[in-house]
Amino acid sequence: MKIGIVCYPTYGGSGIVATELGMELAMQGHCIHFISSSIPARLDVTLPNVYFHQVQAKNYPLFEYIPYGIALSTLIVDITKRYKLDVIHAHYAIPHAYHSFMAQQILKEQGIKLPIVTTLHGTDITLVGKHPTYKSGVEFSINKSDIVTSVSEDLKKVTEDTFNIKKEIITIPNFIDNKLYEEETPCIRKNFANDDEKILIHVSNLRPVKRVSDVIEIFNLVQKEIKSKLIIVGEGPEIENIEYLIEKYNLHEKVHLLGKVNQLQKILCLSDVFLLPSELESFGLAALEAMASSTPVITSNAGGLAEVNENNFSGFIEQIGDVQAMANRAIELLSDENKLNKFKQQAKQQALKFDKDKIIPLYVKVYKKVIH
Ligand code: GMT
Repeated sequence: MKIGIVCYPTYGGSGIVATELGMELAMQGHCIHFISSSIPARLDVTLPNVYFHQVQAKNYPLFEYIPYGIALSTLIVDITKRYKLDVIHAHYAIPHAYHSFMAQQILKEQGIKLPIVTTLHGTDITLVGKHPTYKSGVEFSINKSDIVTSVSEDLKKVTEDTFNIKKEIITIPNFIDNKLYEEETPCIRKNFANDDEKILIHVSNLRPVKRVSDVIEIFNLVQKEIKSKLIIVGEGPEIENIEYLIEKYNLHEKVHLLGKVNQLQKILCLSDVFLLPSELESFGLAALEAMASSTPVITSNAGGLAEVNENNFSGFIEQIGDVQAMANRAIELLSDENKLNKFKQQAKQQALKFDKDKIIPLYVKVYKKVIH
């Protein structure tokens, strides 16, 4: 198949899922055309069957805002005609599904059929999509997509409760390449902690919905009981709050702020517990990446997290904001070596349920259905 993938190039979960999906399909022999504003963060353009097309929105002194959407629709039209695309897969409804529909209509005028698959990722519904500024447009683009998928049952339900949805939404959970996290990686633990210390980790785009302040609060409670270090991976607007709390609790010697990290498995493999206390989380890809590295996760009960993290098996789930309960769970795991090892194995077992070999065929089925 010849598949166009429209996605964000940044480190957000939707762009990562789109990129990993496209690269995997390319390795299976499909021709994959990525359409984005710049090269997606994890995209390996040296792979066979992978093409990248940059949306180049032109500015003009009259414009207050650059008309990115017209440039995107036009590029989808051009790429579809040039490479004879069979289907376009829009990741994140805003504005990708909306402008894919416009491209579809332009092509229809020219007698060319381009089916649209839209994947809803989370904040395109829960935070941004339901805002009155975007709501009608998002509802329209969901209803006009030929097939709509959601990354969790919870997100599907929220979408149906929030909008007037006239079509079935298919849940296809996010996936992981487990083998990648099993390969021998140089885990240089001594760079981060002494032998008698445990390592807690948090990975995100450090946005307010991630409640990164809670991560510091949890760690502050844990480090009073357990010799430990905290690693924070990612960049984002909450960094100032994090630095304020590190100062407040005098944790400079115990918290490593790493910024963006490309080969995450090199850091995850040396971690003992992963913290994800989010306010909103449609799936929690970062938790799945941690579990694939045999790291148990302590998460909030937000959104679809309970579909990813099995409570008392791959980790623990506590109420959003209950930092004391999350700290207690971390101490429970980190103070009992047998229990920690059992949960590490169980976390890996849980990650195997979301292996790419189980999930990617579900997308292939969707493409085949929509094309034929
Ligand atoms: O807000 C983010 O964390 C980024 C966002 C995105 O779309 O780029 O992530 C969402 O999509 C991920 C991949 O499907 C999910 O794993 C995240 O749970 C989801 N984030 C939220 O719902 C807040």
